[in-house]
Amino acid sequence: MMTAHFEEVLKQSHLHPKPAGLILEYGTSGFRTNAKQLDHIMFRMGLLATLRSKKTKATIGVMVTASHNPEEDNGVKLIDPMGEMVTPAWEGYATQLANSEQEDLLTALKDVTEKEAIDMSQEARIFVGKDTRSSSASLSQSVLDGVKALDGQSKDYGLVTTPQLHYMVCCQNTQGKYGEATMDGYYSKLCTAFHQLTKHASNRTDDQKHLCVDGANGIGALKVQEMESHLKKHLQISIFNDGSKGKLNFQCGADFVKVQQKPPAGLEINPGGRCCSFDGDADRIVYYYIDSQRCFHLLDGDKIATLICTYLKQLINQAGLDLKIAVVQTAYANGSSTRYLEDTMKVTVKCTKTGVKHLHHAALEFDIGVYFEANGHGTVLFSKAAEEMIQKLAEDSSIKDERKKAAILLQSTITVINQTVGDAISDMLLIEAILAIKGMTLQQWDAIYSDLPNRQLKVKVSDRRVIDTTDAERRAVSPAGLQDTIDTLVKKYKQGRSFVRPSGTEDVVRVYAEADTQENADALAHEVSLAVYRLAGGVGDEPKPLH
Ligand code: NG1
Ligand code: ZN
Repeated sequence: MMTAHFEEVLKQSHLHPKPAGLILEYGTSGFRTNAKQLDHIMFRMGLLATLRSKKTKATIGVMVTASHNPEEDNGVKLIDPMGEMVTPAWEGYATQLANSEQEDLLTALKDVTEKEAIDMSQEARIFVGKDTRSSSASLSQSVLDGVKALDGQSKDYGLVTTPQLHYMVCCQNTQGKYGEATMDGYYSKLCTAFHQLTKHASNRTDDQKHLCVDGANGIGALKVQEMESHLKKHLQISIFNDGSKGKLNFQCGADFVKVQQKPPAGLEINPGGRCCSFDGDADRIVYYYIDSQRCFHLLDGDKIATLICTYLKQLINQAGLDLKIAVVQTAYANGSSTRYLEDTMKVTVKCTKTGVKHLHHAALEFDIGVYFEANGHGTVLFSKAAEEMIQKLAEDSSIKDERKKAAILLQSTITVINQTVGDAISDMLLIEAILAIKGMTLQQWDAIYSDLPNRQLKVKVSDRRVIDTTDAERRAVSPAGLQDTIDTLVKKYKQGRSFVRPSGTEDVVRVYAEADTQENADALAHEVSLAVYRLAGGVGDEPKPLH
């Protein structure tokens, strides 16, 4: 089956050679490493996306970004027809293709086409997007080269946020039912819904309309600026870290704010003012404020999930709809959030492994599945049946008042949400709308429950795969003795909880700990880090205490 296509691939692949011996894995968020090592990966992902498109007979997306990671890094992720992540089997093909030495590439490609019985004469269509990293332009060109080498059609969306590209793919494959696959289509869908929602908020003052956004010096800043004309002053955004001078994700952005538990550099923060940070590709968002004592308060993914869940539950009740709402979290969710959701709100909480594909998948099981990682990546999924019930009720002329209003609000809520993936812009509009409708301040939102003090650390080890976990990554089964040590340490601290897992995106082991006080959370995190260092082959200096 050495067709003309494959000859072209062979020719082109020499322009994107693989450094011999380099091994990379398609991890939780695709390939991610220093940009210098990625050219061949991009070309090959262009090839693989084309095969995936032929197989699914649908448009496939390829996004070039390394999200919250440093500017020097880059990465690539494939997007399946409905805007979701590719299936595990294709993640496996991605790894195989990426690691084939130059002379084995055609065999690896042939292997995929045979295993998947791909009809090579089938047309293929690929949407490509990129973030603002300096390496992204040439890397996304390599993706386009890969698509062309297999005779696929491509559409280059250029600079877009990751969730915008997911949206485009979904729009294209639903023949416009999800929205129009253009930037204008995206902004008008979301902003129209936002206006519909905020119409129901009485007497919003200019203060309440004002929001400070930290764009992480990345694509999100550009896109918020682009959206401004659509918002028509219903939301007044001051953008900081817009990329005009600062470095991407450096001392700013959602990951920095969440992990460091402090405001980003480059943002003027006034007591009580609403602030939020996006990450480098705008699929994560966290909120925060400083109080009159200039004390910092973070509203992370768990607080966001709780706010959205409270709002939706109330509307469902008002609308008199019998719909089951659940929240999906990971082990990183603050223990207080889980307790509040289960004990006070009486909603089902499900814990999955880290990585949005796991959360997304679990959320699909419910009528309404709210999923958020503590780091601020998340969205809400409505089942088709739930959407239809809401739609029917909103259009039912026989119902009135409260019920009618709730149904209409629910309908606009569905529209403002990007259901394909976590989306900082869409989440921001949803949160702003909820706060406006409820007439709620960040302080009031923050007071729903109090976070347990917590700490996240990283430990370098020679091979992080020696750590194997179970129970949604909450327990380590190897190396021997590690979990027992963690259990003993946890018992020493009031409200202690800790777990370790190998990162899927960085060459480190992550340690998470929470306890009754910040000192205790820090001490527990440190002690567990030491245990990882000693029992799992730590490299470099031994972890030092935080205080
Ligand atoms: P890893 O590096 O596997 O911990 C991080 C985040 C994930 C997810 C991915 C993808 C934490 C603790 N981990 O994964 O939740 O967002 O990046 O970007 O926040
Ligand atoms: Zn991201």
